[in-house]
Amino acid sequence: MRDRLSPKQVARAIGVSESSLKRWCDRGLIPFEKTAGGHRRIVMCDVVSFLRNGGYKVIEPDVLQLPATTGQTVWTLDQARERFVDAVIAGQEDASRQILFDLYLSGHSITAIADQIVAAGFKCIGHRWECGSLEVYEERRGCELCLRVIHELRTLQEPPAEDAPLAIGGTLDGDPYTLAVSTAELVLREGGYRAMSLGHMLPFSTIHKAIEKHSPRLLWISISAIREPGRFVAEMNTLSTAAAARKCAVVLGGRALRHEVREQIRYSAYCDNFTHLLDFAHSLRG
Ligand code: B12
Repeated sequence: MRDRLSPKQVARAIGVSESSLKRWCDRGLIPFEKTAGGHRRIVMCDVVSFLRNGGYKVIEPDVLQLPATTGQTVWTLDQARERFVDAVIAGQEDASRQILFDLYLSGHSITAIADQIVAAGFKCIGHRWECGSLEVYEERRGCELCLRVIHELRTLQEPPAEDAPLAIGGTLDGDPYTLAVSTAELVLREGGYRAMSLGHMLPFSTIHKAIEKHSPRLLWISISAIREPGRFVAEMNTLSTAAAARKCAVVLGGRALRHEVREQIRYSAYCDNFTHLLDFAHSLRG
């Protein structure tokens, strides 16, 4: 994706005149920088914010180096979810990307996309696998392509401020589920955090080291599978105590965290979904 664009390029991409675009820049509707020669240049993430807030369609996505046909369809979340599930199952990466990008460019939040399209869509995919109407490879391929698209979606987000609070997260040893971790990263970036996923299958000891080294404000752990419940409880409590000593909030989520397990462990917040995560993250920032 381009880094900086001229008003002419942005105008062409959304089908308006260059003079309108320059006027919007001068009125402060679109932030811009000036080159040494005095030309206006617009940072790509400011173009994205402008599109999201103004409801503009993208007429020529290639000018913004967005995938072809991106930004031209306005979806309802229900329509988008149905189409997303079909595209993911069929291994159609371009179509899956287009749906998520379209939703984001038309102003839907990452959090809504995460809960209502990605999580809800994969729930449906899991159900179809359970019923035997889907091959294992179709589900796995879907996960792989969705992960790639989520990483691409990150490039459209405004980068967090340098002094934004740090959040780190991942899954624990024995937990191979990667989608929720990467999705939580985008949600926390949307909440104004410098969110950094450490990936999946992390031993407790390495998370301790990461907390000591980076002093994050928030640690998120996605728990979809627990290898040894007894050991999990003991290690989770040690980790939470260490995090609390460093004023780091521990946020947990995931299908394996049943009530009986939660009762035995310490944490700052348990969230059912990414909307709850965003709300907690906001409350932590005051
Ligand atoms: C993809 C997938 C896999 C993939 C994951 C690959 C990958 N790279 O991630 C792999 C291949 C590993 C896999 C394996 C298995 N899977 Co599986 N899998 C799924 C599937 C389809 C999607 C999970 C997913 O990533 N969803 C997307 C994320 C974004 O959503 P989510 O996890 O639902 O998260 C939500 C909340 O939990 C919460 N959340 C989650 N994490 C966090 C973290 C924080 C901080 C917060 C705030 C919130 C939060 O937010 C989301 C809500 O919006 C589910 C179906 C389903 N219903 O979820 C089955 C499912 C979980 N799997 C299932 C099964 C049976 C298995 C296997 C046993 C299959 C097998 N025989 O091998 C193995 C077990 C592996 C293990 N070690 O545990 C069953 C579990 C049934 C049960 N009773 O527990 C399910 C429900 C499918 C089904 N309908 O039967 N699976």
